[in-house]
Amino acid sequence: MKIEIKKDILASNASVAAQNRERLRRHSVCMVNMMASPGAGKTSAIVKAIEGVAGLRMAVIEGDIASEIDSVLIEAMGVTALQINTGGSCHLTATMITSALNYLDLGSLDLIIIENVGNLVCPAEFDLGETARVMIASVAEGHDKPYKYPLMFREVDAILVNKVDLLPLCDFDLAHFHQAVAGLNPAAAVLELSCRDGLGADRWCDWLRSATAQVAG
Ligand SMILES: Nc1nc2c(ncn2[C@@H]2O[C@H](COP(=O)(O)OP(=O)(O)O)[C@@H](O)[C@H]2O)c(=O)[nH]1
Ligand SMILES: [Mg+2]
Repeated sequence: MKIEIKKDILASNASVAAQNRERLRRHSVCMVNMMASPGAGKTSAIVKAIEGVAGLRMAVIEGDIASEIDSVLIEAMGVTALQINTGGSCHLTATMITSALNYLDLGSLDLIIIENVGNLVCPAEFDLGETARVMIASVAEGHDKPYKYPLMFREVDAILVNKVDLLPLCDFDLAHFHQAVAGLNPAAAVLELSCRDGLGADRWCDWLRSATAQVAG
């Protein structure tokens, strides 16, 4: 007899995710799940968001296999940051997010940004109850990634193409990348960004403001 373990895990995760989503809806809080490979610029993009969306009451949930490096950095900016160490697991689950939400006063927040564990595979399969999903693809990773990780590129509402300051140093064909993304997910917003020099940070912050405003109604 074949046991459907993966199906069961995903079904039970989806049910907890639905509870998280309902809880956030009751408090009109937008929650954005940020996914990317390690080093693509998730923390850097969150830093740009904190600098650029003054006025929104924000908290951050940091997912990492180990360490508190990212949450310490965010806390130093004066923003509440909850660190989840998965201890080896390559993605966050809806239950982990429920635990984090228990530590937050949702009535005093407009926006929660989740930094998922650095991985282009598993996070795309685990609904956390988020309002919106964002992935970051950095130009240093190569323009072929949409073909290699199609689920991640299909499942998101926005794609940040980060580290465009490195374009002169990388064999990254932007037109090729845009074409691949358009074939997989024509509805996604694709925003070019350099967290290093700030190029595109205003559009990223506008996107976050608009996602938050939609939830606030
Ligand atoms: N050149 C360049 N480096 C960047 C940019 N964004 C992030 N980095 C660097 O890339 C490395 C990983 O960034 P980080 O935000 O920690 O990535 P994360 O692992 O996805 O959270 C750090 O050394 C950052 O300074 C960028 O736009 N341009
Ligand atoms: Mg990080």
